Amino acid sequence: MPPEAADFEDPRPVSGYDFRLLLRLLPYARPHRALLAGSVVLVLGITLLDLSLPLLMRHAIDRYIAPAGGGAPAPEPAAALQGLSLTAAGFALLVLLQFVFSFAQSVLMEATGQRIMHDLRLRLYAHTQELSLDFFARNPVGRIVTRLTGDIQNLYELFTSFLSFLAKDLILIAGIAAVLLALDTRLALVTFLVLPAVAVAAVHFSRRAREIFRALRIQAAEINTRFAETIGGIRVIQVHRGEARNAERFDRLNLENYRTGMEQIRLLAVFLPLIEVLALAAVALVIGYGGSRVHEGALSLGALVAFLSYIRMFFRPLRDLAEKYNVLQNALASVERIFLLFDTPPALRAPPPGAGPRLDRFEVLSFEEVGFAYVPGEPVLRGVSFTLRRGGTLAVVGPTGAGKSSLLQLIPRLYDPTSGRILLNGIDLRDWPKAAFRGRLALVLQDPTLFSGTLRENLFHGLPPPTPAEEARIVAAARLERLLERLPAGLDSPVGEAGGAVSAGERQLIAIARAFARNPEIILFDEATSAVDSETELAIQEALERLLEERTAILVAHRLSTVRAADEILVLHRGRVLEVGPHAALMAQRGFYFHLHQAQVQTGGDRGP
Ligand code: DGT
Ligand code: MG
Repeated sequence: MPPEAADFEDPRPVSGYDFRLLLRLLPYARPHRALLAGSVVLVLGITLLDLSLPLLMRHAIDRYIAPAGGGAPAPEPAAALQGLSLTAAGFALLVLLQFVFSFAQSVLMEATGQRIMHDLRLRLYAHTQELSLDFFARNPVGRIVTRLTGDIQNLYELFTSFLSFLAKDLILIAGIAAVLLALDTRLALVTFLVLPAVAVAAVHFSRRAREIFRALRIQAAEINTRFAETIGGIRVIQVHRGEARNAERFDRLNLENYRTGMEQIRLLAVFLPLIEVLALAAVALVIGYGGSRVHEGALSLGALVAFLSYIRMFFRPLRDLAEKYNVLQNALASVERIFLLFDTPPALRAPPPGAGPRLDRFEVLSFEEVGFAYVPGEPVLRGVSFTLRRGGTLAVVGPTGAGKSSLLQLIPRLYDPTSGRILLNGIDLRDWPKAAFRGRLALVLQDPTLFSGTLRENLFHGLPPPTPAEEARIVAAARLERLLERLPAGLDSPVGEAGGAVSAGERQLIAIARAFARNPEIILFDEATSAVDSETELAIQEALERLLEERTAILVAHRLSTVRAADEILVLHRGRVLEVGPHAALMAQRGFYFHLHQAQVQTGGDRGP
């Protein structure tokens, strides 16, 4: 297991502790308790029917088929025939009832399971959206997706197949034991002699099965992760001809998984016949000892036959339980991981909506000695301080890897500083309710992501539907006309998964339009480093200028023209502020900025530091 996988993949085997986890599911079952209660009643009914069938058999044998001499006189043949038909009809009726009950019970149980799964998935999705970016950095996508889909499915199976079986089977086993003891205590006790062997086999089986299932689970998660990472990086893999080596690594993983799977099969292949043998041993005891009891006259023939069929019924659940053991193991592990996700606190400590100060008007944003590290001990920003007032523009420049994008991401609190403070109107960002400031800013990322869906959905994501006039205004302001001409269905064109159908430059334009649509007070703009054609470049430039009008902005900029126009320029180098001031002042200092600027001008490009 790779080290980072330890984060979320439970290394511990399922233990007694995990059964307590099931209790945490109770709140999710509570809204459906009426359905559950119905299920339980039906289970009791089914068990009673199960238990009554062999008794009916005993009745038929002892009364009509082979009446024992001692007590009641043998009935007339005609009466016997009538009695037998009645008993057979009764038998058929019970079987029919059992069918109806079982049908109703499984429908009820499935419905309950579906509803619980539905609720749980919704809550988990909502929770996942709130988690910090750290969490997503630590946990590969494949694993999170497994959680949201696979684990919840396992839980559903736990519910519909395991728990309902368990309830049914435990009640049935207890019922059978009681009936056997009542029928003939001595024979029952003798038959129970096989039980210690059954217990030993079951304990051994569950120990081995626990190990195997745990290995299988971890391997499945790794296979999923590998798949997700391969698909995510498919371009790089294909270009670098990494297929063969990847396939080889995958093959090894797959082979391991196959071997563990075979072990599981071998284990079941031993255990199931073993249970069968023990069941037959019990049958032999009943025939041997029970037969002699019949001879003694201590037991009727009917009771002996009933005994035999109870023994069959007694062992069936054991086999079922063994077969369902993997469902249980999977589900318990899933429950644990689901709650691990639920227990991961949402990213931001912030006052709940409604509480905290009210933001009437954005006045000033300031960084006070802000330090930040993605990985503890590897600071990306150190002692960064600056102040930005309403209406001002701050350009952040610096070589690649200086920490420009990282700085920008601290403002909407995608991450929190590891030291120092960021103040909004003099109050720590952490003391503002999230909505107070997030609603007022727009972030244009360096590499904007488009969601699968139409262009319109992408622009107005999370906003109320726009009016046609608004749409037209935003399209014009963000210079999207040229892209729209190219797209056959205009704003209704799908832009494809990850925005495959649009170029990098067009993606930037869409991201700018997205910012426009929000009409934010503060713009955080991370200029793309990818080169675009000069026409698109011009469009981006114009769109950006319009977006910046009357607004406060922090721009991570490369174009000299943009940088020059900013009120203040922050020169960042290896996470530290090297110089800060307006263009003219920095040029006069003849420091780092001056040299960056000179290098740009000399290479003739307008694309700056
Ligand atoms: P650019 O966009 O190439 O001009 O560079 P900057 O200035 O935007 O650099 P930035 O803030 O993306 O990266 C600063 C350092 O932080 C760099 O050493 C890479 C590292 N870094 C960036 N993003 C992450 C992240 O998500 N996780 C970790 N562990 N490190 C990151
Ligand atoms: Mg960057």
